[in-house]
Amino acid sequence: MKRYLYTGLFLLAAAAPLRAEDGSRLWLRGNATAHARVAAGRQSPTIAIAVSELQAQWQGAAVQLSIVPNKALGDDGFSISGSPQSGVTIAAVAEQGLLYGAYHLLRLQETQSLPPTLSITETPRYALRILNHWDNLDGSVERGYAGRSLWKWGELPDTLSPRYAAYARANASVGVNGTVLNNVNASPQILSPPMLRKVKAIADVLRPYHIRVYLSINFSSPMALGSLETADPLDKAVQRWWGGKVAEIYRLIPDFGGFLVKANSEGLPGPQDYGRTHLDGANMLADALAPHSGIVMWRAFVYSPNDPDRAKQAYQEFMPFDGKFRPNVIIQVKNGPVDFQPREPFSPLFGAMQRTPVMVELQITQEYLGFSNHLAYLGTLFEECLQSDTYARGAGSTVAKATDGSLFAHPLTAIAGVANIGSDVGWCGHPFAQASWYAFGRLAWSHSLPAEAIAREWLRQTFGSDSAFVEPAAAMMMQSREAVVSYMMPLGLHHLFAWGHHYGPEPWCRVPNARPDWLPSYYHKADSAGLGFDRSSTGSHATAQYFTPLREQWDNLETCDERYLLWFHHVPWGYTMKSGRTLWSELCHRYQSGVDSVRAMQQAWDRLQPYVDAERFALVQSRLRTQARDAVWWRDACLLYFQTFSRRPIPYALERPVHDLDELMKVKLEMTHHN
Ligand code: BDP
Repeated sequence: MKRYLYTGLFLLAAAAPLRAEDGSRLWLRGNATAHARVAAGRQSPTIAIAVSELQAQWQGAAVQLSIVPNKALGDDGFSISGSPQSGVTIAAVAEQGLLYGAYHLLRLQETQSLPPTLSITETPRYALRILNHWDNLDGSVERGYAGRSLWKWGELPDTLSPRYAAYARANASVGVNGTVLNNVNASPQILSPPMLRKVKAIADVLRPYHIRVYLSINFSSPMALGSLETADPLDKAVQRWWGGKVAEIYRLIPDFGGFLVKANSEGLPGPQDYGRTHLDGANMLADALAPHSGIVMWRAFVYSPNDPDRAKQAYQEFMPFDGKFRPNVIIQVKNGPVDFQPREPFSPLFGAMQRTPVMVELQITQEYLGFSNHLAYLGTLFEECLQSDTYARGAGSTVAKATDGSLFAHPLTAIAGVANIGSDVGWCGHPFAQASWYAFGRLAWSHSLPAEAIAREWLRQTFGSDSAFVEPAAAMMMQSREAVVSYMMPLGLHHLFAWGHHYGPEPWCRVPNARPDWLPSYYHKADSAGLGFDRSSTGSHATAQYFTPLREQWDNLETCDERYLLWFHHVPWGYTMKSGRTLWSELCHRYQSGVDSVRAMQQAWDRLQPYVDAERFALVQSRLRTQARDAVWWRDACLLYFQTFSRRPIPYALERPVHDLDELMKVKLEMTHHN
């Protein structure tokens, strides 16, 4: 990554002597100067945390924490009443509600949005709000760009890094209540007795913050660990092995959450290896977990190399099983049908799978959005997915409602985010990447919060409340993900990434004997006629997996949302777009607008220097320079390459390329790929 490191000279001296900050305090920077009177009717480790947070930070008068039998609040909900002047009461059915209420009250204070009289009731939209760590047992993190794993397996269980509690606190402050500690590409070793003792040690630290631990499992564990000859889910010995293993886990961790499973995907073992199905595999594990109230999160991220359209496959494999899974199984579906691209339409399984609980998997780590080098606030991406209308039960059947138990009455509701957290002192590798973690938690609690409001909340707590800072910084965040879409893959293009590392552009990529669906040409299908993947009724007919009116709208070139145009259609170069430009010309304008947006972000950030401490200012400034160079690289690589098919000039009003295609085709980054 040397190529991207940049030590810049900062010409402007910092106007205000703001204390240098390394980002380690995240959005929890409250100054511990308060001495509030806090009373609680009951004692518990969780209530003790709520009390000490309020004592240290609440600037108002007294706070009373009360457990009340108000069933409407559910396990996690709370109400807040009273006034900062005369005293506040936080009431909840259970201790965790008091904890969430305490953090809510402090957030209102830190964002300067405390009303004179408080009358608040909050309950979360999803029961399980879970981070997925793709952390390996050797300390590396798959698709992690914030240093090594947070979990120090080598020194556990005896040594407990103070970061575990800090991590738990940050998550609890935004309502996250579960964590999958290890990579979905799971090593069987995670279930070995010594590893389970380490997992228990982490679970013990997280418990007072009401964060449950879950594990990713490898489907062949009975063979790797139990020396069975098979992992066939219908084999009695296999079932017994899992039953015993689950019981062993619960003896150590009585509130263990359950398993996350990636099976028969990208070379991992699964029930299909034995002629069985995803249904057989998921239900077998569900039966082992049910006596302990554990759940199975079974991933729908499956595709085979031979399918003519990878985007259709999860739907095809899972729909026949709808309604047949055990009640403690939930199907975990990535937001889009392919793979966490900068923009995808929502997966057609949302809304279609109605008799089985389904959960959204979002990717917080920026595997496909410039790693931790690029500023890309993903609150807008998450919002776009959750608010997409599936039309499953007519207009208004959003992805959020199709998964929160309101449209289809499933008691088991959940949402997951692939974490961007590592051992980096600032946790996420880029100061603004913290905002995507924060936004995930806030949306998991309340999926209709606007991404913009969340950005402002985060900025106020993370940097300061001056509106001369907050407003331009929020504007910058709000356009940031769209900028990435524009300079990488506008108009529904997808998967133009370089082989393996997914950082830079490689639309020309050819790898001998590679799976076709791991190559960009499978997705962009550029030829002399045009560009894009025909998934309409004249092509793979993926549009048929959606409900009316989307299936008709997206099927028709004239009515297809231009954001998804090249996702669903192979479009002639000369086709007239809504702007009146040809497809080729529009493509050129979009790439340029992405570059322009990054330049605008650089300008906006430089203007904000007086409001930001020197350390975080400089870090963001240097990252934006990298991003600006990368945006030009993306634009030139994609346009010059596609130009070899379109044979049209780049519109003369636009900036000229600054790289040569030949030179760009030689760029090879040295980055490791952990598949
Ligand atoms: C892909 C990643 C790969 C993951 C896989 C998954 O490139 O590292 O293992 O998704 O989600 O996006 O299983």
